[in-house]
Amino acid sequence: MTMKLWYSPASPFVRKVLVFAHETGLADKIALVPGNVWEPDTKITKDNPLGKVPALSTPDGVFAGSFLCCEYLDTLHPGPRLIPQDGPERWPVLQLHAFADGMIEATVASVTEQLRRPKEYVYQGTLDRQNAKIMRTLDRIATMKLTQTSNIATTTLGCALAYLDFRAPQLAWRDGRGALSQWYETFSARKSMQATVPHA
Ligand SMILES: N[C@@H](CCC(=O)N[C@@H](CS)C(=O)NCC(=O)O)C(=O)O
Repeated sequence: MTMKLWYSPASPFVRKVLVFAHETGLADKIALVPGNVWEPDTKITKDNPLGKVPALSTPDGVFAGSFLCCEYLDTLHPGPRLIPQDGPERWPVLQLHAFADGMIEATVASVTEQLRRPKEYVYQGTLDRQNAKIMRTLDRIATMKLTQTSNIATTTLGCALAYLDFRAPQLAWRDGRGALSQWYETFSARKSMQATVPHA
């Protein structure tokens, strides 16, 4: 079975799905379809009316949004679920995922404000608000127990921190967060992360 992933090279949400696909051994079942979400008549809207990437076209339908793409992929491999369906790890994993995913969302909002609006309309208040969300969430994550186990939370966190390095290095997220920084050094060396390094 071949699936098609609407793809934009610098999107952290696309990378999240790709890392997940590598971790579950499904990467070679996915063909990447480049799409520019900023083109007014982008073809992505044929599959995803929201006009966003990622969207995964499969024999079972098109799935829009990174979490749903990962949920679907998680049903296709024989290994342990990366999105725990039950057991004590389910809620902590989903909570960490939500924080990491929310950091990506805040970073994307800030990048969009800076790169997609005429300079005179960039509102510093929006940038400050998004940065505050990111910094608070980093501080919260730094208090959480992190493992190198591959799951939806750790793969998303890896992508979130990589995206901060890529688009918001001025936030210096490592400062005062030695354990999180060490966690990332190890996690980002995984094949799945190395194979999906973003490009501008
Ligand atoms: N919640 C969605 C967010 C996806 C998203 O925001 N994608 C960005 C690229 S990183 C996009 O397509 N933006 C275009 C737009 O907002 O119109 C997910 O998890 O996939």
